[in-house]
Amino acid sequence: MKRILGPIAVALALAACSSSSPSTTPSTNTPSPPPSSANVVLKDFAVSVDPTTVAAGAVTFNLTNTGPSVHEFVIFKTLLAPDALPLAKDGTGVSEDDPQVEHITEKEDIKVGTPATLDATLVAGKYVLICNLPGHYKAGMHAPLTVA
Ligand SMILES: [Cu+2]
Repeated sequence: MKRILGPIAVALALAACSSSSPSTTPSTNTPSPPPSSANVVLKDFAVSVDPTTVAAGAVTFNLTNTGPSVHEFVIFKTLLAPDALPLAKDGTGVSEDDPQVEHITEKEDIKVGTPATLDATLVAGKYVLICNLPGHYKAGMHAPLTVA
């Protein structure tokens, strides 16, 4: 058996090598780098972000609140699902001190019709964007963001 496995492994390795060697990499697949800014829309009660992937480094969030309520914008780095963040003891929002989430930065008091911006320096990973005003997170104000 062992005398057979050796040659087979070599043959497989050679096959894998030769099948990947036809150079398809140059121009057929040119992924443009992710952007360094994203547009975020906050409303009662949802958060949307476009695009959903941005480049690691300095990121600018352009924030628009379409209301009717005042909202805020909070960035957490976390591996948890957007709707599964740990809640504060009083249940009104996400526990920003919980070790399962890393509070990166936030912009408070974003008024309807008054665009705001938030600059953040983000390392690659998974993030969740929320509004943490009482009740707003549980009402649906959360969205995932990937930093690549
Ligand atoms: Cu809100």
